[in-house]
Amino acid sequence: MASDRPGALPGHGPVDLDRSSVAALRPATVARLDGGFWGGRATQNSEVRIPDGATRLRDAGNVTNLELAAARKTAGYRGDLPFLDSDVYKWIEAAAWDARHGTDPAVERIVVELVALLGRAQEPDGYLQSYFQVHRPGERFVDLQWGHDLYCAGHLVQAAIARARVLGDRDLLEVAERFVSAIADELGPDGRRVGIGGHPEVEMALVELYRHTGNVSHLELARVLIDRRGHGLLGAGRFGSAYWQDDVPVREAIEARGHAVRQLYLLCGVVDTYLETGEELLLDVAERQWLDLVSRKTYLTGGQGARHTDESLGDGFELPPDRAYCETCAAIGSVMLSWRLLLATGRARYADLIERTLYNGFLSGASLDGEGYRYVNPLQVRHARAGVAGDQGPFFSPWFRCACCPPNVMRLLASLEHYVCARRDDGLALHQYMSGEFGDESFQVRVDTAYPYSGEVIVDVTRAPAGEAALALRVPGWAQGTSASINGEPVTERGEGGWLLLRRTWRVDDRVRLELPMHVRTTRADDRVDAVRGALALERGPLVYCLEEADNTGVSLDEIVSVAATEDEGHDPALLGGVTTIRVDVDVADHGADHDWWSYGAVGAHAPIGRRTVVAIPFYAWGNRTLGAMRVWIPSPADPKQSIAASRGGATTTWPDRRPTADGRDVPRERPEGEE
Ligand code: FUB
Ligand code: ZN
Repeated sequence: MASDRPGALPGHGPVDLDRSSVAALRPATVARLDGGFWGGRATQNSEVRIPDGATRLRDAGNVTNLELAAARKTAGYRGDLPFLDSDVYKWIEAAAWDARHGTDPAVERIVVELVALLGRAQEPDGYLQSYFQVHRPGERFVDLQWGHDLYCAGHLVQAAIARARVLGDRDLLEVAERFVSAIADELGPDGRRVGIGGHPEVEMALVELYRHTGNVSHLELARVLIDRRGHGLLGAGRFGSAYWQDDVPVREAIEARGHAVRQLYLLCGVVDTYLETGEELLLDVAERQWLDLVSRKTYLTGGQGARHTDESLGDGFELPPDRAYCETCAAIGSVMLSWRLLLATGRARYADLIERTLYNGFLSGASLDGEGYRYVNPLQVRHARAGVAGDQGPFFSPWFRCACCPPNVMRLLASLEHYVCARRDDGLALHQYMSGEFGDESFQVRVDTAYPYSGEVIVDVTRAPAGEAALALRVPGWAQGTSASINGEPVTERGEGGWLLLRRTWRVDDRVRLELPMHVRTTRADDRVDAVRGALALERGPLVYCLEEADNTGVSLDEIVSVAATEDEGHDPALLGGVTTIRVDVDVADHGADHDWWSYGAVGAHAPIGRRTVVAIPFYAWGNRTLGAMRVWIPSPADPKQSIAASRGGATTTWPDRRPTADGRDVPRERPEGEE
């Protein structure tokens, strides 16, 4: 198949585990998305999002702030947030990963100017944060709760590593290392003070800096910051010390809590530290907290964060669809965390969550035209609420006052190819199904697929290792009934622990064909999720579906009372960039004028009900036409096993289909009696 992206040189992405002695998997060093669902989005990221980001950063004042710092001015700071520099760093990081496929001269010119500007803005002792240099001089490292000094440093380090890995550029790395050394002087093991930052992020960046440079003091600084967290150093602040995970020592914390992005970024640093030190307790707490997240605090879309007030995860099973926060950055943090856990353990469940989050809770944060972003990603919107724009509204905006999400989307899309395939000691593990080329210097495969709409994945061996090697293919938790063949011969191996492990002497042009069953699934939430009890959702492959007003004018989505039947409607290449729709027969109440008076009535009384047909589209695609209502969860109090499966032969599933056992193995969920 012809490729639409120029080739990339082999090299490391955001995580390099070559030094780790405990990693179960290591990211592929050959990784290139091209064609297919994600290749198109990577190209759009390159051609639309990243160039547009440069303009937005200038218009929003982020660049001006750095210019003011470089001129040693102490007035005129644009915006009111202390972490505006971090948006610049995330954008530089995105541009660097994207440059694996060839630099865009216009973008590279802006980056080079920014790198020079950062060098000029940096204080002689290495400190660099325009907010404290321009707006609150004399207060650096003072407001560790909200100041984001360490958070900004973390993003600077990650941007610098990306440029060094892709372009061999050392200039930004030197700026970053100088800032890190200012942090070490202040807060390091032998620093002037004992403190931590209110927003974790620098920890994972420091571990990566150690991986990149071999300088063990960076790893030591990361470990010290982790050791200190959980002892109340930050105080209670506005939301209590759990908000910044400073209430329980990291090694004792088994509950995921507080601000969602802070929690997720912290755990990334914890797993990274495990991967380099081998301290098993760190992995253990990270896995326990991940389980707490997934079993009680994650939306069907993979979104995390139920509360608006403090952007926090909320209590277990507190998962309201309409008030869901589900910040796009939290989805990104979740993907980053699950990736690290996958690499640390090799457990397929982490790849399952990466997939769920990428296709749903993450992608809903990025508009189809490449020009808009969502900050919050609710699962239900009742009406257009055209007045609610910006970061708290459910509709796309080109940028926000607090624009953490847009450049975060850009950097994940630009580095996504690294999240597809991993190296095992004895071969490769393909854990996401995206078209492109993946592997290492001895074993490479070319993947072609129309996933997530088709379940057929073709894997062609393009470089074969000498002797026997393993090719592990992930079987998603929802994909019961998966089959595979090699060169047309059905494989006899059975999937185990979420992987189909094919061990052979491979030859170039060997072809593996994987068939994942794609049919409409109806899904219920745990009964304890009160907000959606008695409702069901539709899924197909890795996609969560929703009803959107734009496809269903004339039906009030609020008035649906039950689902009668579902049917896969096939693929419509002209709709929303190409989507498979689901036809849903529903019963709809006609409340007439009842809602003028009182929302409650006697048991048994109900409005007249009529049968209607509505159309469901993938959740990631909603909100790209006229603004209107949307819902993922559809009221349907009847038992779905009878009302859906019996009528059209669909299957019912819940998630996770794969349950981890006490000894850490993944086992398939047992089917409830009567389920087909
Ligand atoms: O504090 C920096 C970023 O801004 C957080 O990660 C987001 O939640 C937003 O509050
Ligand atoms: Zn964000």
